[in-house]
Amino acid sequence: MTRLVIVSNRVSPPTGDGQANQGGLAVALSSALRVTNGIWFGWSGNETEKFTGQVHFSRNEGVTTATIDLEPQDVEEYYNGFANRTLWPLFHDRTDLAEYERTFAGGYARVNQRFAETLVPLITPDDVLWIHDYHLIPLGSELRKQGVKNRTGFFLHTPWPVARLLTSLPSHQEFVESLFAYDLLGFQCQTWLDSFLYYVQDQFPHAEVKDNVIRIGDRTVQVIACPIGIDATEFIESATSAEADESRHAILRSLEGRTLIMGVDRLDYSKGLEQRFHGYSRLLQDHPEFQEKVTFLQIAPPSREEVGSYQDIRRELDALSGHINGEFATAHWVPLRYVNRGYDRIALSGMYRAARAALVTPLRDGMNLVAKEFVAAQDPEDPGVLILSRFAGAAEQLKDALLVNPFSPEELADALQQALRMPVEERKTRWRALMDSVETEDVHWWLRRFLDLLNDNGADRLVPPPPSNDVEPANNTDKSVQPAASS
Ligand code: ADQ
Repeated sequence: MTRLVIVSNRVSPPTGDGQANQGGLAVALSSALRVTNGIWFGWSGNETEKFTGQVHFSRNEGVTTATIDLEPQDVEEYYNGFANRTLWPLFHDRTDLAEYERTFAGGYARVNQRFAETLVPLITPDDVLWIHDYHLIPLGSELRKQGVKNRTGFFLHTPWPVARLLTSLPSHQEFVESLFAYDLLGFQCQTWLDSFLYYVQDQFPHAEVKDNVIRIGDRTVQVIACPIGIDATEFIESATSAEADESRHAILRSLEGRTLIMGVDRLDYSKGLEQRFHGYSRLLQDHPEFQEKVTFLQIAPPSREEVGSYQDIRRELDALSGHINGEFATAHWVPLRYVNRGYDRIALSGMYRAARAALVTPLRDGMNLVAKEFVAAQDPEDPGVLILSRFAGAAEQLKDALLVNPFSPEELADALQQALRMPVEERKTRWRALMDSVETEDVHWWLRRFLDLLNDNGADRLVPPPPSNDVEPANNTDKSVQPAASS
C-alpha cells in the first residue's frame, strides 16, 4: 500500500481518552488518520536550545508520528511571529493586526527549510505527501529543491484573502509562487478558491488557468474546493451516549426551565465573539420578553496567549460580558455565562443537544466545524436552530441555517428571535437538510476526495474502504508505517 505522509505544524494523534482536541486541524486529522495508514510529521511543541534535526517517533492507535523540537527563536519568529501575527490576521482580513517583520519572515523560511531537511530522509519514492495549513506554505517548494519528486498536495484550513489585502504582504508574489510546487491545492470552499485564482491571474499574467488547473512554467497544479467535514457517525454516537446525556441533564437542571443559546469557539478575534455579545445584548434590550427566559452560554478557552492581540480580545470580552450581566442580570438570573475553559467532545455534544439555538458567527472562518458538530448533536424530534455567519466557509454547504451578517447586532438579534420562536416543524425541516449535508460530506468524504485527486491511482490505495470498518485503526501493521530511515 502506498504510504501517506501528512505534515502539519503540530501533530495530535488520537489519544482514545475522549479529551477535546481544540484545534480544528488536530480534530480533523485525527479522524482522517483513523482510516489512513501512514506517518504524521510535525513540530513536537517542545523547544531545544540548539536545533539538531533529531526525529522522535511514537505510535498511538495505529498512527505513527515523527516530531522535531525547535529552537526558541524558531518558535518566536515562525510560530508566534509569521504564522500567528502575520498570516493568521492577514488571512482573516485583519490587516490592522498583521505585523510585517523581516525577522518573522526569516524564521518562517528557516523552519520550513528545517522541516524539509528532516523530512527528506523519511520519504520513500512511492509516498504521497500531504502538507497542511498556512504554517507550511513554502514546504513543498523546499522539498522540491531537495529533489523530492513525490506527488505532493497542500490543504489550506483558513480562508484565502482577497488579492488587494494579500498584496499588503511584503514579497507576496514569491510567497504565492511557492504554492506552484504542489501538484494539488485544496481550499475549504469556492469563495476562497476564487480569491486564490483571482490573485494568480492578476499577479502572474503568464499563468494559464483552465478547468481548475494552473499551468505555469513547467508546473501543472490542480486546485479544488474541498470542504472539510466532521466524523458525523462518531459525533452522533457521542451525543447520544449516556455520558453526553448526563452533561445535557446537568446543563438543563442549571437553567431552571430557561431556554439555552450556545456558542463554542477558541478565544480568537476571528470568531466574532464581541459582535455576538452585542447581538445578544440587543435581543435582551429590544425584546425584553426574553429577559429571564433565556441563557446564553459561551464557551471560549483562551488560545495563543503569547500574542498581544489575543490578550486584548480577552480583556475586551471580560469587560463586555461583565457589562451585559451588570445591565440585565437579576438576583435570580445571569443572562450570559461566559466560560474560559474547554470541555471534552462528549460533554460538549450533550450541551449542544440541550440548546435551542447555536450562535456560530465568525467574522471570517475557513470552514468552522462547531457548526457541523452542533447539527450532528441534535435530537431529530426536537432539533435546535443553527445561526451561522455568512462569512464562514460552512455557509456554502449549510444553507438551511439562519444565515447572518455577524457584524450587525440587529441581524443577530433578529435571527435569535426567529430561532427562539421557530415552530418545531420548521426546525425539523431545516435540521434534516443540514444533517444531510453534514452526514454526506463528512470527514471521510473530504479525505477520499482530496486523496483521489492527489494519488494518481485514486484514494483506494491510501484509504482502506470507509466508513463502516473505520473504527479499528489498530489493524494497521507497524511495518507499513515505519519510516524509510531515521535520523
Ligand atoms: P479552528 O479555528 O480551531 O480551526 P473550528 O473549526 O471552529 O476552528 O473548531 C475546530 C474544533 O475545535 C471543533 O471540533 C471544535 O469542537 C473544537 N473546539 C472549538 N472551540 C472549542 C471549545 N471552546 N471547547 C472545546 N472544543 C472546541 C481551523 C479553521 C477552521 C476550520 C478548521 C478545520 O480556522 O475554519 O474549520 O481549522 O479545518
